[in-house]
Amino acid sequence: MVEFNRRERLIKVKIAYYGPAVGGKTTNLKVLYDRARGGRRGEFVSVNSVQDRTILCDLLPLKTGGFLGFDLRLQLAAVPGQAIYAPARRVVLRGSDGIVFVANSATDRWHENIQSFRELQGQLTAQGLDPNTIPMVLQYNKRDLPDVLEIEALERGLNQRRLVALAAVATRGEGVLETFGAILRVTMEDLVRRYPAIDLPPGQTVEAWTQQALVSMFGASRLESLAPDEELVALAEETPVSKPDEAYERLMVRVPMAEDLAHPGAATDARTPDALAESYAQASTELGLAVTDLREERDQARSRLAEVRIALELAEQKAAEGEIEDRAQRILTILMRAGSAASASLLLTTTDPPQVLVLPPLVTDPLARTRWGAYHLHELRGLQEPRLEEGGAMPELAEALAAGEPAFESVALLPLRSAERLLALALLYYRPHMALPTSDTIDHVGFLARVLAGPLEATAAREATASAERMSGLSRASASAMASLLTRLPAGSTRRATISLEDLLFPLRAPGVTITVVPETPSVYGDPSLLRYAVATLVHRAEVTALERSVTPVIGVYAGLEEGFVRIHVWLGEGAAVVGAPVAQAFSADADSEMMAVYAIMSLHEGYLVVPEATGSVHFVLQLGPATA
Ligand SMILES: Nc1nc2c(ncn2[C@@H]2O[C@H](COP(=O)(O)OP(=O)(O)OP(=O)(O)O)[C@@H](O)[C@H]2O)c(=O)[nH]1
Ligand SMILES: [Mg+2]
Repeated sequence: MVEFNRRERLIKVKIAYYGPAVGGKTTNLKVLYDRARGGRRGEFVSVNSVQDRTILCDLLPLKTGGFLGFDLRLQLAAVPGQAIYAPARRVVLRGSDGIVFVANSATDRWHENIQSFRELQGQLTAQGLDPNTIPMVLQYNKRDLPDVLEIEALERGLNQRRLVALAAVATRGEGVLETFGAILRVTMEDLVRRYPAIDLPPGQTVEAWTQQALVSMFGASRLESLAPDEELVALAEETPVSKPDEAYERLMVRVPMAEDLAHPGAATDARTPDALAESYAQASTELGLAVTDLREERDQARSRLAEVRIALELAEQKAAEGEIEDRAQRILTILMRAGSAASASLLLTTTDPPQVLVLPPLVTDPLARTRWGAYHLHELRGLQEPRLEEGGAMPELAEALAAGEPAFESVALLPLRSAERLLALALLYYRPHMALPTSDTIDHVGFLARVLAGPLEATAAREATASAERMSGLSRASASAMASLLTRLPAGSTRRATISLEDLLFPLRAPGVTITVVPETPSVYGDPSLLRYAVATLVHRAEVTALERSVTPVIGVYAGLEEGFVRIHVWLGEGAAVVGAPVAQAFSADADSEMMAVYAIMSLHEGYLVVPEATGSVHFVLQLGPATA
């Protein structure tokens, strides 16, 4: 019976492997376990006799992402085929959403196949399920044996319903994944039909979804070669883990006994051995499932610990070691992985106006580029606690996020705060139908964000000092005074040195300013601080223009050898919408003097300044001669 768990964002679907003893049910599950990707499979629990006959059940949990923000958890369970374990078969079959009937192709097993198939139909009916409609596929296994029944004979005997039937040699892995793919597909078709809550991404078919799910779980939709023979993990071999009381609570298994089910007043001898066996089987199966859940929690705790460790390492690195963008990118990468998001960006609120840094391959922030999104982010600047906003519950958000390429649907917002203020807001984006983080995960990434606020604070402080120095250097002499001074300087009276373009330009690096120097660009000869002042003036001019246009400045500085000259391009790129009110800032009265100063500096260096001709375009070019060796 399909199960929705909204808190853990899970849809649980159960698929039972049924069939006669020694038919190959356990082998099917073992092959699937061996071939599933590490992150997609849980622990394989198999309770066997010493002769390797299943005496209770085999359980294999598989996970795939999937529907409307929910993960899909598949619980594969194989029944014990031997006749005496009928009570355990009843238990394992209970609540199945789909069934694989594994038949033994050996000629001398014909009757066991028929008997098992009839028993299955009887049990389904007894459990209130219709054997003629429940999703089912047939597997004719052991096709490699010398004496096997013809497929047609098996079909006549077992396949009145004209179900999908697949030939298999499970020990070699042949037909195993195909069988699983077939049952997954028919089960999902049934669930999509019956439950409106289970829905595929728009435009996707169940068939396409199944292929994609198989690839995500196994890296392929069919298996190539023989399965390696690995040990199964038995329940008894597990090392005991110390569990908090809460875990004991979760492990409590309550099994209805025969007397609970019997009519009031019925004699207690209703406890037949069969009913007792069934109760024990059920208790054990539930314990098996509980162990699987506990293991999953343990694995998750381990990976969270590892993430905290990485975050702390970054927090302990000296601030001087990374530029702010570099740090922000590392912080974002950690948060994106921990939150299993598709993309991430960071809204830096330490700068005025706030800047948006995106993690490649994103080029702009999906929210900040829309009017509603920019305003929404502005509102969120007081956010104290991490929060998940789902497109499904917020139409404006859904609309803003669906507009971009790629389209997203939901966003997790994580404040990075120091003691006094919000330093940044990390934004984790989720695509439509991706599994969304649970509230536990949000708490965890929220905690990581708090740890990571430390390094951001330190870096931001350092950047602020550096840019303040830059600004005070500029304002010491007003631009007009500087321009008039420069125009009156005789040529050759300035300090001269050979300077590489890297040394000249890299000190101008700042958030939003990307500096590229083509390798092997020749050095120039001149006054380094005057030349740097000229470039900084052009960058500043581009910044002011961006603010006038209410976009976050995205400025490129590019230097390279062109037509025998060293050219430095400074231009304003496409910026994201600025968060907050547009800044109406006209060019300062000094603006033209600033440009005059740049002209003057260039003429002192026998160079040129090219200003944009088209109104609206911001692209300056400084041209200098290469230094002669
Ligand atoms: N030759 C051959 N042997 C197979 C094949 N599949 C499984 N076997 C073998 O058959 C034996 C029984 O396989 P299991 O997978 O344990 O069978 P089961 O259906 O789980 O049996 P029960 O647990 O008793 O119900 C094992 O020795 C397998 O190695 C096959 O395709 N060909
Ligand atoms: Mg078995």
